[in-house]
Order: sequence, then structure tokens, then C-alpha cells
Amino acid sequence: MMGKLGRPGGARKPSVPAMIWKTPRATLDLSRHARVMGILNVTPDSFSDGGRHSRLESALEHARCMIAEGADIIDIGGESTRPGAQPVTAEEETARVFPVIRALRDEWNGLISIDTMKAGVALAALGAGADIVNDVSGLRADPHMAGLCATAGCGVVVMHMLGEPRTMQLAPHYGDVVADVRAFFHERMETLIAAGIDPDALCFDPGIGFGKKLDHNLALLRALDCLAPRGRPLLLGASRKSFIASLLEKGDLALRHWPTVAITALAREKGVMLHRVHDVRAVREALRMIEAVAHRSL
Ligand code: HH2
Repeated sequence: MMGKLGRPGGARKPSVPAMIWKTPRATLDLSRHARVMGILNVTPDSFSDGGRHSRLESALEHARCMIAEGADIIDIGGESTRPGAQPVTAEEETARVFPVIRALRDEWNGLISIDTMKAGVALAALGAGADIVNDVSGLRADPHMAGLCATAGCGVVVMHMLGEPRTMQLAPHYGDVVADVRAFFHERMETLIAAGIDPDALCFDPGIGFGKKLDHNLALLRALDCLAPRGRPLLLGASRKSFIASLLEKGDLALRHWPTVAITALAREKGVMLHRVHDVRAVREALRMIEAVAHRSL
């Protein structure tokens, strides 16, 4: 028997709303398949890799490894945003990231993002071949950043942070963290579109650990399915973050690997399609498994 809207003998194909993210190199269709952003810190003081990748060759080697493991995007950062980290000059930051981006661009056609709050660094990085600006200040730290992104037509990650890295963990306070982050995204979306950025180039990130206590992070993780502005993708950076240690007493970074995979799976189930992680292989496999189960019957 076939109902008005039904198909004989089976469930209707649920329609998956279109979700795209535009960058100059490629427009990603995020309706069905999540993407992995591998983290490449070229800072001497990064909390996660202790500066191991600060030299060009080892940075490239690490990028190649993440690409072989299935990274779709390599996110390159030259300034640590660890709580209490001291800022570096634009010249120093550019000197760290520029050679890595240029060399990686020469050998790889995938997406490269620059993790910076400075328009000068972003300009140099885009010139070297980066496709995306990932700004943990949500394009508020530098008044020239929005105009630059609009002119370049690059992809943009707009992250929420309360305060600034040096002091953000001192006493973060919210009325309702979920409502506040949602309101921030809407304000940013309006402002950035008014500045000339293509709405399809925007993606949003709740900024786990950036001016948030444990309960704030957990509330945001529980609300991942209702944070993003309509039609825009969400990116999550929960990899190895200290909230895992607070919950599970895993001070050793290596022990935060499996909890990170679990958080990624939870986030994917809540519709997060962009995952910024250190350990690409396990996250890639977890996402493949989740998507194989979800899509097999479609
Ligand atoms: N987290 C960090 C840096 N950049 N960008 C986005 N969009 N989202 C994040 O959650 C995010 C980010 C901090 O983590 P990490 O890169 O591991 O450390 P460091 O601050 O030392 O670079």
C-alpha cells in the first residue's frame, strides 16, 4: 500500500538540507560528509606539541602525515592561544607560518587555513596560498580582518571567545552561555555580511575552552545541534582540551586521545561537520563509521 507521500514498502528518504562552505579553492558540500581539519602548530610554546614542529621540515612532515591519515584541511597557527600565552608580533608570527604555507601549497592541492587574529598575518598567509582564515577572536581583534576576508573571498571560521587569551580563563561569566554564544554568532553574521563577506564563506565555532569553565563547555557541547545560524556549518575544536582532564582526570595529553574521539562522535551526531583535531586517523575512522551507518539505507 502506498500512501500519498510514501514509497511502496519502505520509509521515505529523509531530505538532507544542503549545507555548503565556500572557499576560493573548493566549495565543500557538508550535507552528508564531515571534514577533518588537522592542527599544525608552528609555535615554540604550543601546549599540545611543545614546539616540535617549529622547524619547516618537521612541520611539513607532520602535515604530510595528517594528509595521509585523511585530513581535508590543514590549519596552521604561529601564535599559541593557550590560556595565559603571551602574544607575539605580526612579523614573528608571519615568519613562522609563511614558509610552511608556501611549501605545503607547492605540494598539496587541499585546503589550508591560517589560525590568526592579525590581518597582516592573514594577508601574508593568503598570499602564500592559504584558503581559509580561522580567527579565534571572531574577526574582532583586528579592525582590518573583515575587509581583508571580504576582498580575498576566503573561507572564514568565526570563533566565540570571551575576553582575550591572556586573561580569558580568570573569571568567565555568562547569563546563559548557549544563548550568549548563539547571539554572538548572529551579531557576527550580520556584521560580517554587511562588511562584504559572502555568507556561504562563513562557518562558526563555539570556542571550547576560550573564556569558558567546565560547565560552560559542557552546556555548549550538549547544545551543538542548535548553535549555528541557519544554514551555516559549525566547526568544533575540542581536541585534547583541558575540559577532558577536568572530567576524566587525564592530565597527560596522550590520554586525551580517546575522549577526543568520543566527543567528535557525539558532535557528528549533533550535526557538526567540521572537526579541528590533532589525531586525524582515529577521528577520520570514527566519522567514516558513523556516516556509513547513517547513509547505508539512504
Ligand atoms: N583552539 C585552539 C586554537 N585555534 N581555532 C578554532 N577555530 N577552534 C578552536 O577550538 C581552536 C582554534 C587551541 O588549541 P591548539 O591549537 O591545540 O593549541 P594552541 O593554542 O597551543 O595553538
